[in-house]
Amino acid sequence: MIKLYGLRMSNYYSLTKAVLIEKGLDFEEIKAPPSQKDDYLARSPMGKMPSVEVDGTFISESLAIVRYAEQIQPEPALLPADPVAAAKALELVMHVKLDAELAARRLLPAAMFGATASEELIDTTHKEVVRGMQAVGALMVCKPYAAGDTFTLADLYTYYSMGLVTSISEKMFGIDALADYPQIRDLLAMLAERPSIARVTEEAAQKKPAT
Ligand SMILES: N[C@@H](CCC(=O)N[C@@H](CS)C(=O)NCC(=O)O)C(=O)O
Repeated sequence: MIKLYGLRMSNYYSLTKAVLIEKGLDFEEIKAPPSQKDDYLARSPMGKMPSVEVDGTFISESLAIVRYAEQIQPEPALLPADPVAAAKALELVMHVKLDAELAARRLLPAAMFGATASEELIDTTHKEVVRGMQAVGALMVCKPYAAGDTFTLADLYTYYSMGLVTSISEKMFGIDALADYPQIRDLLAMLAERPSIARVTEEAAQKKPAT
């Protein structure tokens, strides 16, 4: 049985949980807030969530965990069989993850936890997020899914990244990051109904068990 460590409030924890559900894999959730303590770092060397434990081996980084899940349970596939289509889906994943989410995440402490951020950091991040969203918008297919006609990892990374991008953009830059991308907004609404995602959302809202 796979042990999934982290908190249900985390977008990458939620994404990983949705993948395990999509794959029909058995897993156990273990509450583990991010930490720099040695035992945590043994599971996740940057002290981040999520991580999983498989037969005594720890794996961090959502994409590595997802790749593991895809290999042990190929169906339903979360990447297209066609090599070019699979590469395009992963290309979109990386731009969502690195150029939109990770860029915006720099201002998470200021947006959500009352930390201060310099005008320079806010300005640079604003430009990076806008640029990252242009890259995401350029690759986004939305016919009807993020990377084409099948549900893929690109849908999951889009779903679990755009909330952070839009809330930070609204709070810190006063902009709607999806204003120029109505097709992404429609995609998010469709994905919210998907059973795996709906279950993750519902369980994250529950108070018990407190993860
Ligand atoms: N690249 C990592 C990102 C994981 C990540 O950013 N996790 C956040 C929560 S969503 C975290 O643990 N933050 C706490 C910290 O940075 O100390 C992945 O894909 O798993």
